[in-house]
Amino acid sequence: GVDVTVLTEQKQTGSTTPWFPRKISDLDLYANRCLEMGSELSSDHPGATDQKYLERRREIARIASVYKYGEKIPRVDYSKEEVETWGIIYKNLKDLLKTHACKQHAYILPLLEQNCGFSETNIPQLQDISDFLTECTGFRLRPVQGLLSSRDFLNGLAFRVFHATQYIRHHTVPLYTPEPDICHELLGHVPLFADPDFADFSQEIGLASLGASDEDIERLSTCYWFTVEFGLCKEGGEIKAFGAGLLSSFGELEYCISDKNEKRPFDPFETCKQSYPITTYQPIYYVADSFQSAKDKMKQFAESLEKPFSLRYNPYTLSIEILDSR
Ligand code: HBI
Ligand code: FE
Repeated sequence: GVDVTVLTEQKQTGSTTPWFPRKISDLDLYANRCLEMGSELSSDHPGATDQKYLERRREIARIASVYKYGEKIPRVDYSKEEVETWGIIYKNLKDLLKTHACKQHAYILPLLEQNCGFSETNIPQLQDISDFLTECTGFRLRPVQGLLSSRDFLNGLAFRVFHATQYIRHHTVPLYTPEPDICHELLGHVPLFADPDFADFSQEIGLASLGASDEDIERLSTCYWFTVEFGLCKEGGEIKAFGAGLLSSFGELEYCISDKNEKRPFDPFETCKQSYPITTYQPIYYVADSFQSAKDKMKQFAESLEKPFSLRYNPYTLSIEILDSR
């Protein structure tokens, strides 16, 4: 017979705990669990009846569907039309970002221009950005076909992995998209994942989501919404935007800083209960004192969630260690 050597014997978490990835390559297991496939668009999507666009979406979705951890993310040769769409958004946002985005975004965007090919005339490649983020904070990008479940999406953050779409919105409505696209990911999310405190904050939400109950996933998603997507922060006497939904939206970026909405201090215990609209500008925003303080608060919140075990991330093996399972 053959002797099998067990390298690491992972602790069990109890049979009622939802499945979660234990090591970074486990993220390969849900590459095809998208809610809406990148290739099937709802009838009110601007590209729903454009056969050429649908074929392009299928082509780009294929990259994510076969991608495995450790591989290079294939480059996409974006068409002239696609680059033009990107260019319109880039040009439109750039000046407003200078005055409305948090200082971390303002600091990092020029670095992305110097290191990753960000410019009005070029759509940057996910692999180049992923390499840059890994050097800055250990964050990585993974291509994704479309929307994942909240659980799967947040679980990725526990491993410092951000699932990024690679397709671009339909060219007929360049300043609108009903779903994440490469403009939202690259202009909204990517710059902040290069900031160490923001990276830590994001990973805290991810770690809290591992094996969490459905109710707690809902609470964590709401915290994610009011921070990573629509968060504001204090900067001296001013309020600036750090949420990706704001940083990638010309209209809402202007609006969120104005006094036409309500602003409350970020406190995950309260914020997690707030309902929100997904198709209009937000009536309420939450303001963080700093990423550091948001991280500390998130950590406290995570500790308050009921789980029959505790865990920690091992940054050497890129895996989760289960500590005291009961
Ligand atoms: N999936 N690909 C992708 N991108 C997102 O931004 C995203 C997601 N799934 C769920 C989600 N965001 C949010 O609704 C939060 O609940 C995490
Ligand atoms: Fe987003």
